[in-house]
Formats: sequence, C-alpha cells, structure tokens
Amino acid sequence: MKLYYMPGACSLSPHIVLNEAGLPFDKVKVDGKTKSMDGGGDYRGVNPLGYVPLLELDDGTRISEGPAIVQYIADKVPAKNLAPATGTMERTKLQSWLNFISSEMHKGFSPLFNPTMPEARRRAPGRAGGDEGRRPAEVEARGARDCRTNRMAGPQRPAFSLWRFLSYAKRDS
Ligand SMILES: N[C@@H](CCC(=O)N[C@@H](CS)C(=O)NCC(=O)O)C(=O)O
Repeated sequence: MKLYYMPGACSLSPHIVLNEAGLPFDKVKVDGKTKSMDGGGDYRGVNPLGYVPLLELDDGTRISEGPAIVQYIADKVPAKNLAPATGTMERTKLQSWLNFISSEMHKGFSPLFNPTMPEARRRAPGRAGGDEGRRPAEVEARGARDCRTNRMAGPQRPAFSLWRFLSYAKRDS
C-alpha cells in the first residue's frame, strides 16, 4: 500500500491509522502548491482532484476521501479492533462523527485559515440562524457522551474521529 500525503494536512489521519494497524506501507510526499511528488511526477496524475489523502493498493486500486480510507484500513485488521464492526450501531456512530468532521468542520472551517479571505467574509454570519455559536459546546458534550458509553472510543478502540480531528492541529513530516 502507498499513502500519498502532504505535511500538515488531513492525510495525517490515515497515516496514524496505518501505523496503528501495523500494516506495511510506503508513503509519497506531495507538495501542496506545485503538486509535485517526491521522486518526481505530478500528483494530479494520481488524483485528478489534486488533494490528499489517497491510498493506493498493491493491485493499483486508488481510494480517496479520508473517512473511507481509515475504515478500509481498520477493516483489514479486525483483530486490532480499530473500528466497530460493520453493520453495528457503533459503526454508524463512528461514520456519523467522521462525516461531521469532514463536512461541518474540515470544509466549513478551513477557509477561515486562508489568508486571502477578506475580513468581511470571514465575519459574515452564516445561514444557521445563530446556531453556529452554540454548536461547539453541543458537539463537545455529544463527543464526551459517546466516549463515556464506549460507542466509539476506548482503550482498545482509539477514536478515528479524534484522530481525524487531531490531524488538523498536528503535522506530518
Ligand atoms: N474530501 C477530502 C478533502 C481532502 C482535503 O481537503 N485535503 C487537503 C489537505 S487537508 C488538500 O489536499 N488540499 C490541497 C488542495 O486542495 O489542493 C477528504 O476528506 O479526504
């Protein structure tokens, strides 16, 4: 398997999961600006959308989208108990969190870190009727509840969603 990644990007999430899985993998560093790959070549030839992460299997199959990649890896090593079994409510809960983080957080908030975004746009109210302000506290409470009830986290079952969240705060190298 081969993981295409950019330092400081959300590709850290599958990077961590691959390490937790203990599966052998190669990694290819992609330059975020030029899209050139370490070792040569244009990454857009691998993923025409130009973004990471992307996992390439040994048979050449390419999987994009972080939530799909981390679940694929977890399902390769069920004995590691990295994710709840497919078809269970616990798995559905995990998918709910992964989707929330990808759509509401990642794509919702990352534009705010774009230095070229005009200040007025940055401060413009959203269309959620003022709900944005109270969402962080509500989400935090829900996360704590899910962790307490061991729906998706526990000593043997690190929370993917937490990994995914942390990938926005940490850096690969
Ligand atoms: N929907 C994709 C989004 C991936 C994504 O936005 N990756 C960012 C890094 S965090 C990226 O590669 N950005 C460079 C670009 O879009 O050109 C996923 O969830 O995996």
